[in-house]
Amino acid sequence: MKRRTVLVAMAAAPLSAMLPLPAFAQKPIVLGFAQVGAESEWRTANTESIKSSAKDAGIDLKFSDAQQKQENQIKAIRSYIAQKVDVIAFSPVVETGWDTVLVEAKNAKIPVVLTDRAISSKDDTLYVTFIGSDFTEEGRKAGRWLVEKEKGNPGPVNIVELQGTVGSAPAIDRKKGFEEIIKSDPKFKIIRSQTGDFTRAKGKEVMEAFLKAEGKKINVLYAHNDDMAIGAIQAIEEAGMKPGKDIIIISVDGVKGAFEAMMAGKLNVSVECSPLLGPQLMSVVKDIKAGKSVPKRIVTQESIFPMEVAAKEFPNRKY
Ligand code: GZL
Repeated sequence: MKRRTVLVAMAAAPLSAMLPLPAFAQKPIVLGFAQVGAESEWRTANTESIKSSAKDAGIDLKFSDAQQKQENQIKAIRSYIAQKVDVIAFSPVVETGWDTVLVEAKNAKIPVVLTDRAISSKDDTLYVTFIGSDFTEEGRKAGRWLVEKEKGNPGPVNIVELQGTVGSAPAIDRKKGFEEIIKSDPKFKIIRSQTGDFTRAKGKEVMEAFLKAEGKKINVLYAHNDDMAIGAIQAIEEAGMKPGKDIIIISVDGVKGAFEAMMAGKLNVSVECSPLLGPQLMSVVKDIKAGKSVPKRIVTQESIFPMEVAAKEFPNRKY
């Protein structure tokens, strides 16, 4: 009788109660991602990379678009905390103002991963890791290209600058890196600098104002992203000047639109800033859930594409 009872007991208990669940049967990891917005080609490619990588990794992705407003990103992070997601990731639209909501995530024992942009906080326990580019080095690459380009020119070399979103890590660091390099020669002068908020429309509008104020004095445009450079190219053409010739144009990202402008001779160089952060993010999320340690900083490796190589490189571009 005893043996039968045990057997019955065995038969009654679900199999899963007796064996570790196979991977396909385990509950999927839930990742809450608070995206900046959809302001540029770069951002669109970044969103696509995150969504497709989550699907490939079998991760349940909750996604929000903050339309470039910090208060919307904070709201989204709070909703992920309330939903008790496993991990929160986001690309902070600006560097400051995150401590309060990240303390709430910490108190809820939800790990946070920064992607693309960094935050400025005294407490680096508020996030597990930051996956993204070295924006200061991107600015240095832009500066080095210009110094080389203008080697024989006694100057002055008058530069106008379209900055990214005010207070954002890429805008702050790309400016810093560029100025660090060009300050080596006083012939380089930034005569106008204003934000175009990383969008084509604003880039065109601000370049129109630069052209009205400075006109043919402008020798170089340094744009913190390709979208603003493409908007500025329209403004330069409408002013009857030749972009890429009358005004040398340097930008950052390396999106398809930049390659098309370079192949048309209207953009001189684009410094690569890869938006394809999805695969690295999903691998880090899985490591965090598996209790593995991850490095505090994961830097994406990037290149620089002058117009002379654009046609050859274009077929290889993934964004
Ligand atoms: C850079 C990213 C910037 C891009 C812009 O990593 O944050 O934001 O350079 C985008 O195109 O809008």
